[in-house]
Amino acid sequence: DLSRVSRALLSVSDKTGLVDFARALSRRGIALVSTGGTHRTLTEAGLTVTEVADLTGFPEMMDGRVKTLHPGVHGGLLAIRDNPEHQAAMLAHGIQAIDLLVVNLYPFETTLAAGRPPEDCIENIDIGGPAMIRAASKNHADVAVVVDVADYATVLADLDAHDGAVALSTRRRLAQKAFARTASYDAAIANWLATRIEPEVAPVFRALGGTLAQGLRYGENPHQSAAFYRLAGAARPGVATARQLQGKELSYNNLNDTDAAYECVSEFDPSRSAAVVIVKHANPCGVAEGDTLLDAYERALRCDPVSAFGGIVALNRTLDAEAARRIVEIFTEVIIAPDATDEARAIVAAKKNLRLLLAGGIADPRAPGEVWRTVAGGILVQGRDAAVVDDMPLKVVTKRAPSEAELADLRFAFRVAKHVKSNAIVYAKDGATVGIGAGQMSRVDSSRIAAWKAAEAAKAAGLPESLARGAVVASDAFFPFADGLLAAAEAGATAVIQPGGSMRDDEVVKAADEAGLAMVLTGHRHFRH
Ligand code: 93A
Repeated sequence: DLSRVSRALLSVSDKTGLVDFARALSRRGIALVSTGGTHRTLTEAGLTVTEVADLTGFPEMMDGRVKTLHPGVHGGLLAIRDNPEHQAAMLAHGIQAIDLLVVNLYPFETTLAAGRPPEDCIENIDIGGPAMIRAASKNHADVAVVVDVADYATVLADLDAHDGAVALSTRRRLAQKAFARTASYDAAIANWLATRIEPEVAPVFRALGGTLAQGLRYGENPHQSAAFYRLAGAARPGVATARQLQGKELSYNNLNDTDAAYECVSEFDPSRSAAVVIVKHANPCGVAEGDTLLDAYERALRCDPVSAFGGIVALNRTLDAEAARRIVEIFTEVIIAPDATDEARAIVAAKKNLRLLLAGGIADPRAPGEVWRTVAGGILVQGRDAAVVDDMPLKVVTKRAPSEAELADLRFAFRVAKHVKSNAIVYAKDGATVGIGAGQMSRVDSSRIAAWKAAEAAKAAGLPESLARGAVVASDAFFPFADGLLAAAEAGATAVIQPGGSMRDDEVVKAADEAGLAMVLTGHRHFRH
């Protein structure tokens, strides 16, 4: 069972150790054959190598999809050496025996892990490689197969120990390893494809005229399947209309957060001001208006620079170079804007993983629409919250009326509060949030958190006084008790905006008057759960 290795076929994507190994084979009198890239590497290193095209009589074609899939290769791997009919077939068709196969596969797993788009993953599914590996492994009675760079040394040692042959025990071990490799390779592909199958909800969305926009690797958690559907006639500029210019594939959470960010920034009319929203976990952690996007971004960031790390940045105007330059300084998952200048695109392009989405326009905050949410066994449907604070007649209920500057900030804060999970408390000053309390079960807890965040933001900025001092505060729903309002007064707020309508409104107004606060009621609530 010990016949000398006289010809080796090398076809490897990972070229680590390749040249040294091939040179060692060549020195032992073994003829080398290889595919395009491998051939190039070896000839550049000064080795004499036959191209696989010379064996097949065909050039590599279709972007390399077809290079070794030919009897000239597979006959050489599969022929049983002491079978006269096989020998005759080789002779008749000019097929040369291949005694050693060295293959490592297209890097499907690492391409997937790098979050590259589906087309790249598909292109990295190796067909010819596994076919050769399986052929050689099946015929391990005559052929040795190496699928792991770590085995190069083993094979050389074996060749030296057995006068230029590889022992059967080694060939058997290598064949077992080779089949294990193609099995795990195929399993990785099958697992990935499983994540791209439309989940069970698909028929519902299809019935509604929805189309699959994107299969998602998983949902909110890795064990949940997920997909993104675009609804027919959904022309609202946002995540479903956006064009992704670059970066990894968006995840379920990315899409959800990007939607939250873009819906919030769409509250700000781009003809009136530049606005920036930074979102983390579907809540804004910084919102600001400014003369320029850069100015707005700086001030949005100041509100909570810690949470902004790894956040989503939404802008209401065409992304320009100066804003882009500043945004890319901080680790950001997604940028979404109506458009971007060429210069801004080039700046973002330097950050390969950062996704840039261009929504093609800004959504109308007043537009009607529907919002759905599933409950166990059903779907809840409601009209979207199209109420805009500018349209609400504000009622001053305190002795002191807000100043013009306070009024502008009150409107700003209430506009933002609409997009913060309830209970929402938002401190704002000079068209920027300075403290946000979100998602607490008790309003007074949200008030305390917002005030604490404002104090933290001041610390981060090296300022002696909490950013809540002299700011205004918005509450998405009425204060059921005076405690939440008193927490705001204590933190240094000077004016309050809230819907009103509590049984204890009188108590709350009295507390505001005693603290010298100005308070306005909107008559509209902005719950968001
Ligand atoms: O696209 S393929 O599936 N078609 C083939 O016929 C084929 N033959 C070898 N990929 C194929 N290969 C793979 O090419 C090998 O498994 C190896 O990973 C890679 C080496 O290509 P190159 O030598 O051009 O760098």
